[in-house]
Amino acid sequence: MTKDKILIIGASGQIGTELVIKLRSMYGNINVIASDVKNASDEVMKSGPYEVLDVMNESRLHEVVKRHGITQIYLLAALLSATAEKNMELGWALNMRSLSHVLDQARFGNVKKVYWPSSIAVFGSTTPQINTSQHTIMEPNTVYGITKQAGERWCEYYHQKFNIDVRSLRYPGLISWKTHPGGGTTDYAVQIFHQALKDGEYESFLTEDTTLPMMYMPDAVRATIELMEAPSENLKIRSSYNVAGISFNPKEISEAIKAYIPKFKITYNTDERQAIANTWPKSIDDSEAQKDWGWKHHFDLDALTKDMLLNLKNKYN
Ligand code: AKB
Repeated sequence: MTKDKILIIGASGQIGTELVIKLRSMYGNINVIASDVKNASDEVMKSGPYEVLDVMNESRLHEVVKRHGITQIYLLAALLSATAEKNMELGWALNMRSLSHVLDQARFGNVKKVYWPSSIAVFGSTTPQINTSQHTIMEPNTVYGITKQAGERWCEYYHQKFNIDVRSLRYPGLISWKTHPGGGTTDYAVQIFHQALKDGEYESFLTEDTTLPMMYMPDAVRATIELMEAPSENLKIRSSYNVAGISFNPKEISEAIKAYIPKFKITYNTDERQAIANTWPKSIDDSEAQKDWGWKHHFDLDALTKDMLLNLKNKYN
């Protein structure tokens, strides 16, 4: 049996940093090739192969895929919601072209499986916001959301027309301590922990009652791997699966932090990210993911708060 060779594109990012390490522990260090336009964490750089790769450069992508005999690609490079609003052209170009380059490695080459992340940003202001279902109105109001919706349609199209085994999750906001998120609307839920430990206070750019769906990174990594390991015939959705973790707002997370740091203070001063958050769901119905591949989140707000504070304290010390 030939061994899978996995390429992670975007290995220095919030998800890539943790997914590379997990996949190396499962598939063997030399079988998981990390890549990005910039160096990844020391842990990633030292534990296995690394390629400098700009996914916009299709011939370089093809060369890396061929040289390593890649059979699976995880495409994690993207411009997130807040950054894409500031640079529409780059947001559209990077998020769409990277996907088409990767899907074509599967269509015309030896890549057998592709993972591509979608987001709760595929939904928009006309979507019902409570317990948002898998199949509902999707009229995204952001550049990022439009790229995610278009990407979902491409994934399903490549699966139906070319039988490409492409799999995807609609991530909620992701909370992690190893790497900062970059340029998203849900970033406050990571920044708040750093500020709580450093300054004992945080100024939120979202109002106290802006509830959004969120997930702790260990759950997100597990969801990604469980989806990728699931038997292909079980997966009925080839656009992207809803996955739920927990939902909370800035006030609720600040209360959870106060249970460990009683003097912690939160203030509010909204910016342009509020308008983005207002168009997104407050909670997600992930019954299709539960039914098709057994998804269930583990971390609730208190468990993630405790774990974040513990790990960040160690990091700062
Ligand atoms: C963002 O805030 O842009 C991302 C996302 C929800 O996809 N974290």
